[in-house]
Amino acid sequence: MFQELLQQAIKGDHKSIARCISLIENEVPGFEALFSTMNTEKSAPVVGITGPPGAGKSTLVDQLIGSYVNEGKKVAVICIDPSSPFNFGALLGDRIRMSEWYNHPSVFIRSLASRGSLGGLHPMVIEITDFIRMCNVDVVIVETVGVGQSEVEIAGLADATVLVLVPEGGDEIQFMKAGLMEAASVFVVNKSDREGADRFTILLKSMLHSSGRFADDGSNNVVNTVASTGEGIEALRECISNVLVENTSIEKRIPLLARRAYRLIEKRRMADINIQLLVEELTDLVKQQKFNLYQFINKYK
Ligand SMILES: Nc1nc2c(ncn2[C@@H]2O[C@H](COP(=O)(O)OP(=O)(O)O)[C@@H](O)[C@H]2O)c(=O)[nH]1
Ligand SMILES: [Mg+2]
Repeated sequence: MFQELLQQAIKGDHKSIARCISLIENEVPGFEALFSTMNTEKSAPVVGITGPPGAGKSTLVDQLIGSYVNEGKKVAVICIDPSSPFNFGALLGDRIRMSEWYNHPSVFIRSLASRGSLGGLHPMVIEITDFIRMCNVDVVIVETVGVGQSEVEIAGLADATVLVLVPEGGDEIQFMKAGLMEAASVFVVNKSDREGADRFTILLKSMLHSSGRFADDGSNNVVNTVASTGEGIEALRECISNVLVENTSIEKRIPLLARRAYRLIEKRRMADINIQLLVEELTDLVKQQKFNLYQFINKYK
């Protein structure tokens, strides 16, 4: 039964794709095994879009979808919202931002809540992304709110990671974590219609230059956009394409694959361990006089 559904999804049938994602999301027994039979090498590139809330990520994604669709390309979008009080609002906002595309035959959009790891990505996001990229699409876009480690996580997931910044973040940028700098390969200064955009762009370029992150000075990897009007979208497309081409080299791909493999192995190894279970086990043990935490964890070797 899965096999037939899978075949329809791989041909690009949106309903079947949605059903398959639900099966993966809910970790339905038997479905995971199908991954081993799939050709994960023959698949569409994944573009990650990350950055602080309100930076204009969804507005940019909306424009990017338009740009791809105009070229006759098929696009899949995954929006990941952090489990937070803002979750619902963010979801609604994204729906409004991308409303034009929800029923378009060339566009598949799916929102995922980020349950599980605090502020991190959805626990099945690697599998879901790997799945969608095989479903007869030309590109997969993953939008995540950059909170804590999720930018770094997305770097292992995407073939090109775009960090969206806004001029207002002038002070923040000076404290930009090294991990974040490493994680992204395209830096967008969105809301370039706002005051301070030029100064911010100069600051960003000089930071990238002195970080030594790129073989050149990195200025080719900085793009100014006004997502709300579409300004700079073609430049962004070009920058993303260049990075995607660079990242198809073996040297660039292996570290990305290693990160994905690491996350998948980690999840598999930790599958039977969770805090609630540990609390239950500890409840009885701690009452004993001679409780030793290190003895306790020995059984998890
Ligand atoms: N002035 C200006 N506003 C923008 C621009 N891009 C997005 N916005 C607005 O910024 C707000 C947040 O955008 P949204 O795409 O939802 O941000 P996200 O949280 O990063 O996905 C919305 O009200 C957008 O209309 C821009 O380039 N210039
Ligand atoms: Mg958004």
